[in-house]
Amino acid sequence: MAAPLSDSEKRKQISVRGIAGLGDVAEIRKSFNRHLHFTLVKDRNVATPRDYYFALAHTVRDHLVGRWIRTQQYYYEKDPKRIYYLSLEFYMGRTLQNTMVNLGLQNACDEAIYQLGLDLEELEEIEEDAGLGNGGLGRLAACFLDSMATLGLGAYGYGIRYEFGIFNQKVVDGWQVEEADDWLRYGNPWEKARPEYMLPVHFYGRVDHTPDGIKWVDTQVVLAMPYDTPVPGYKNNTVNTMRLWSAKAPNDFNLEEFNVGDYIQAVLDRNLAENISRVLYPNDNFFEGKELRLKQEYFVVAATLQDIIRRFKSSKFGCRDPVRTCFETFPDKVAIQLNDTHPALSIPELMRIFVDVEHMDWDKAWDITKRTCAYTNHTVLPEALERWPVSMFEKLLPRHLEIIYAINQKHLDHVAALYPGDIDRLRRMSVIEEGDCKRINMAHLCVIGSHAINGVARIHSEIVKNSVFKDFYDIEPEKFQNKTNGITPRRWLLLCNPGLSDIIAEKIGEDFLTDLSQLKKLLDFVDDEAFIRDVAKVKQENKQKFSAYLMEQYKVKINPSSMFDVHVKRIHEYKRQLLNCLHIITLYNRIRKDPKKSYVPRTVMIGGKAAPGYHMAKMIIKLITSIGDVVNNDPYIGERLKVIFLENYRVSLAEKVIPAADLSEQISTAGTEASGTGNMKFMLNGALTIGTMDGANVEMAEEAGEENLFIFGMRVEDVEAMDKKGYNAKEYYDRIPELRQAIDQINSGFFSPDDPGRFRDIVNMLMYHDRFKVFADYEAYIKCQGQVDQLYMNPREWTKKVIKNIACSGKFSSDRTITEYAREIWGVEPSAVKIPPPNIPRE
Ligand code: D6G
Repeated sequence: MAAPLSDSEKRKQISVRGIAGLGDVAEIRKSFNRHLHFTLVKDRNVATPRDYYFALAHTVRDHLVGRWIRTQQYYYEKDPKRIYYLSLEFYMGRTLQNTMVNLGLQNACDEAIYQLGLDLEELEEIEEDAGLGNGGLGRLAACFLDSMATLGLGAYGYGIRYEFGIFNQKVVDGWQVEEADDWLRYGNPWEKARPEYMLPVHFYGRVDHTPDGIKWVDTQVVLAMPYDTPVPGYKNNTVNTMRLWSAKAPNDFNLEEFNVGDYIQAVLDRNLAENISRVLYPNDNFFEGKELRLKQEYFVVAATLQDIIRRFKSSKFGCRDPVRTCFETFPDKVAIQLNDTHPALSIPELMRIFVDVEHMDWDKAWDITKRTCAYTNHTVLPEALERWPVSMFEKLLPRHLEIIYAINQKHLDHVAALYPGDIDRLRRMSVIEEGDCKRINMAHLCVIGSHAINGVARIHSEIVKNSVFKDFYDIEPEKFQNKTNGITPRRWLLLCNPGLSDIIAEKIGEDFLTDLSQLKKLLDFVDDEAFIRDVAKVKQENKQKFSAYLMEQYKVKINPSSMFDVHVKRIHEYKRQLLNCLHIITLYNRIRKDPKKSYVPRTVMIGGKAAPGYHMAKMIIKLITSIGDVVNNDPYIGERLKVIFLENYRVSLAEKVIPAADLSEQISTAGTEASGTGNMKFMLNGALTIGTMDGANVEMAEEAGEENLFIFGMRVEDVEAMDKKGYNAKEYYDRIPELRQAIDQINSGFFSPDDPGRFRDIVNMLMYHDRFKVFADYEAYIKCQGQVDQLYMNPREWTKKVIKNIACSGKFSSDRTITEYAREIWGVEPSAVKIPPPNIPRE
């Protein structure tokens, strides 16, 4: 019998990974050795595995630069409308494998590295994740960059080059401990610093209203230094740019007249300015009104808009007037997409540039600003909405405060004319919230300063129109849109699940990688026994591989033939990891009560980071690990139930665990999860979903048929009805014995014998002030999990549902999402044009 194919052999089978021609392989080997020598300054006697990773990264990078320069040159020649995606987060993960995949270099590199006596996968594991994001919002930005390049759009990502990304999570005694993410320690081969394009950003100061215009003076200046990262499209020779700004103190920082003499202190104080780009705020769906964060938001906006206007002014077809720039064409040449309200200052900053610097009249400036900007809303949770104290603006951005007041005045005048005497409406719709602490509502600013506002899944966009921004929708309904999120099939299928990609390609060819709707063709194979077997086999191999990884990395042993029940996402009350905990405890109690019965063996894996300041989220992690300690060490339970907390969940861990999952947990309270994108990744990788009718789950159920998901619990209407009536957790506790038993165990120290009162806060919350109504969905969830078990006992039927899900997941490609943004918001058309390959200069 032939030996089973190794992963790298499997990767070679599919031609989408590139043909490993002899010449290419030799060229890569040569380049690798050259970089080891000249770039790393090592030979093979002293080189470390990390040196080999860097030698390969530089080798692969060389294949990008010609295409990159060529693409940017092409944009100058053709002058297409430029798309600017502004985001405080870009959660990119690793770059090496993605670059090889998109350039079709994977097979050639694999072969070359093998010939050099090294292992490609091992080298890939050395790369740090670029963790410049918290979760969904930041990863969406990364998927969008991939799709924009693949669709040939003249697009740019603009953000901050945080020196420290999302913290590394350690679990110590079952508690989360944060460690700084020093991701740049060994250097970043994917970025190119561009000190020559450094730009000034002003803070503080005061506003002078002079006869020849308004001047913002006596400011403190921080420099923004760009670092460019190439963003390759999938095999189309397009390479776009992600430009991230890093804060640099000017050389005269703190050395003005009054400070002369304290030179040393002035140099030390440079840190104060450079702290702006030091660290990512680790909050997901939560607004923390810190001044440093406001500085970050203005920093990225001010630098980016200068860059955008510089590029517009140099554009070929932008303006014919030699003296004045004609900004009339600005909205035809520039689209600015605001990823949530974080870059909302773009609106007053554009106004400041147009009115104060370019001397445009207000109404014209406002018209151009509005037609340029569009705003994506990512959440309706009130605690996540940005509301900055006016006092902070007064100090940090005094001119912007004036501009916001002026914008608001005109807006309220307009509303007052439409609704005479409706004072309450004016209060509700104002950008300025009155009260003890006057605040600026950034979402309101975005809605009035944009020509398009979109939610990120259909249900969410409806909620946006009908509740959060209802008053605004009443006035300008045509501005409101939906753009259901998506994920890039390159990273989230081809890269992370080579086995599945291969068997799909065998059946339907390779075009699904750029047109995911073609997965529909797999419906023809739902009853194909060989295909069912292949899909099940790939899943089993992925599970084996992930089990081996857990063993090697964490010395955790799991049973690869148990059901992998996976719940990975940020830890948040609204995502209801606690509901999952209650299911685990219920299963545990059932097995203990009736150990003779047969049970479907399950490995429940929960992973995710808690914001460091979020007490309840940290307690939830401790509860999960404590339940694990009891369950995993109970001899009565044995192999039937295991609970694993996946430490340090991040992009690169998602790429490993998602292809291995059988069951995907998407169980937020209906109406709270705007879209979700993890849900889509699991569906595409052949896991079945247990979920509520929330976010994009609704559309997943619509695409695949509700009978092919495990949908349970309250719908949005039910939640609303319950809010009217009043939610009483105690009712469920009193009525449902298994729920009561679970809560009593948590409350009495069954899972925390060393500190019986440890989980009092959790129990108290669940019983008396649970905004997310965990108990109300408990019964439906437990029952639904029973149906999951039933189906899992029939592997053939299970796999048929898996195939139906994969076949119906095409809608959730970010290529589809971006095509919609392009046509319906930005007014551009995706292009299939393959830019001619570059002439690479040779010695
Ligand atoms: C990227 C690629 C490089 C180009 C540079 C500036 O670093 O080839 O010269 O961007 O492009 P613009 O900012 O002038 O468009």
